[in-house]
Amino acid sequence: MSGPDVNQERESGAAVQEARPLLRPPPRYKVLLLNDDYTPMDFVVQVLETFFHMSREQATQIMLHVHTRGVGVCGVFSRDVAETKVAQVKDFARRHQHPLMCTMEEA
Ligand code: TYC
Repeated sequence: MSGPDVNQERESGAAVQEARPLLRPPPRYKVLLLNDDYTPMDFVVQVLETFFHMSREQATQIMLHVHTRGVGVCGVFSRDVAETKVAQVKDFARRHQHPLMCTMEEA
């Protein structure tokens, strides 16, 4: 029981620990792939396999979803991991001279 102890502490002038404010869980971020007219489909599949550890089948499904719908989710990560994935994908695409775009948004 904490009641009597707390009262004793208050009366005796001893320090009383304030309740901690409730902590929110850290925000999560979706990493998004955007469609364009120029990046080859097999390059997008390679990106999804390499940076998001997808199987060939899963990567092909996501690539086709992005191709037909315009945007698709590659995964949901902490802010640091999402930022790293976006930078890796953009850098890889630029090095291969493809306009592939990758962004992130809070989940
Ligand atoms: N639309 C591209 C093509 O027809 C393929 C593509 C798919 C590009 C997904 C980007 O995120 C993308 N070659």
